[in-house]
Amino acid sequence: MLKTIEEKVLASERLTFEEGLYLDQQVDLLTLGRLANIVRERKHGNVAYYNTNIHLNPTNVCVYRCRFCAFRSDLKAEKAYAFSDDMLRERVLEARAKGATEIHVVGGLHHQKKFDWYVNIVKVLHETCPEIHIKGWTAVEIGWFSFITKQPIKWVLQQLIDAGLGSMPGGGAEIFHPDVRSQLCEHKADARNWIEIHRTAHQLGLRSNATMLYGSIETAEHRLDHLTKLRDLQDETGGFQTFIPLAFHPDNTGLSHLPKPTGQMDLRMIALSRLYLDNFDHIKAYWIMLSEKVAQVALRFGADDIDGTVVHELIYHDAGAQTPEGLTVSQLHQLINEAGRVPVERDTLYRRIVRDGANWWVAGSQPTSNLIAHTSVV
Ligand code: V47
Ligand code: SF4
Repeated sequence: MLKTIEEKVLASERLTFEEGLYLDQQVDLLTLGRLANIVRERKHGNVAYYNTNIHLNPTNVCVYRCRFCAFRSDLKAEKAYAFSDDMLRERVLEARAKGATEIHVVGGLHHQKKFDWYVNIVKVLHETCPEIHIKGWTAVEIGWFSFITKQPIKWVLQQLIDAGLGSMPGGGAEIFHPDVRSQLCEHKADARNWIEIHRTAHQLGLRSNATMLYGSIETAEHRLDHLTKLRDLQDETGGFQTFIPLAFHPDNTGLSHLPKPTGQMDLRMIALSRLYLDNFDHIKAYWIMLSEKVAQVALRFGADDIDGTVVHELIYHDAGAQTPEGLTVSQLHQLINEAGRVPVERDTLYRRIVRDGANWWVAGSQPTSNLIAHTSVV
């Protein structure tokens, strides 16, 4: 089977479910990496993308109790918090001061907050710094908004777009298969809902990302089922930008007895997804979750993107991540250069960013006025 797979990879042909399973289960790491690197270099040459971004988790209060989540809080717990408008302004102004082009916004589903509270978050961020792209709210959150407003997904998304939402992150996908999903997060948006929400977002012109939480209780069959569902939706809409395999972090979770996936598994998931998701442009090695070292190696095992400067990461640090909460642009450059790749700064939509001192703009749009040249404090 390996010979057939190798021929298909060289001929840019799509792999079947069984071939994906074989890669996941039977093929040694270096062969997997070598094949994935062929696809990665065919799509992106020697370039490795990063972005200048900042994270914002407006609340950790959540009505759900996903077993893998260390971030969530009960309403009355000491660690519970919710951002005020002033705190939102402060965070997005910090993003501007750091030269960020993107703010990544996800959080819990607060028992007492109405949909207006979430719309207002987007509004405040957008009105304060309209040049910063808001990548916000996972499909799980969108599903919750639809539930509390009793309005269709399309209506919910349109309100958020009107308030300034630019795109959607890929979280909340976990593992689609009901046998696993019922054990990890039985109450939240199921596979059908998650997919329908991204389909609707794509129809409205929003781009989005996709993820898969690996290394907890799933099997290879569950992983391939998940990847196949994503590949099918991408065939239909073309709206996904990047796929991010997310490594399970057990500390402080309901699954803390499980081991963390090994570096070997991390690299295998990057390579497998690069080979199987032939219709995804980008595979992201999220350095916060993988560690800087594994992310560097991943750039030779199928990944072409390492996410960004991040700053203020909570979800993985609450679950035991040992990485810094953020990296500077020069640290990201060093990380990528050391891996033998060429760092290219992108915005959320993978357009190249040009910087001149404290100004930045999207390549191809000349900085003739303050409307397109944005100032940062570096
Ligand atoms: O939805 C939560 C996962 C997601 C744990 O789209 C966990 O660019 C592992 O989706 N171990 C949020 N995973 C993060 C996310 C993301 C991150 C970076 C970039 C993008 C993007 C998206 O993290 C959650 C859940 O699937 N998660 N807890 C844990 N203990
Ligand atoms: Fe809530 Fe998200 Fe954590 Fe699940 S993963 S408990 S939905 S914050």
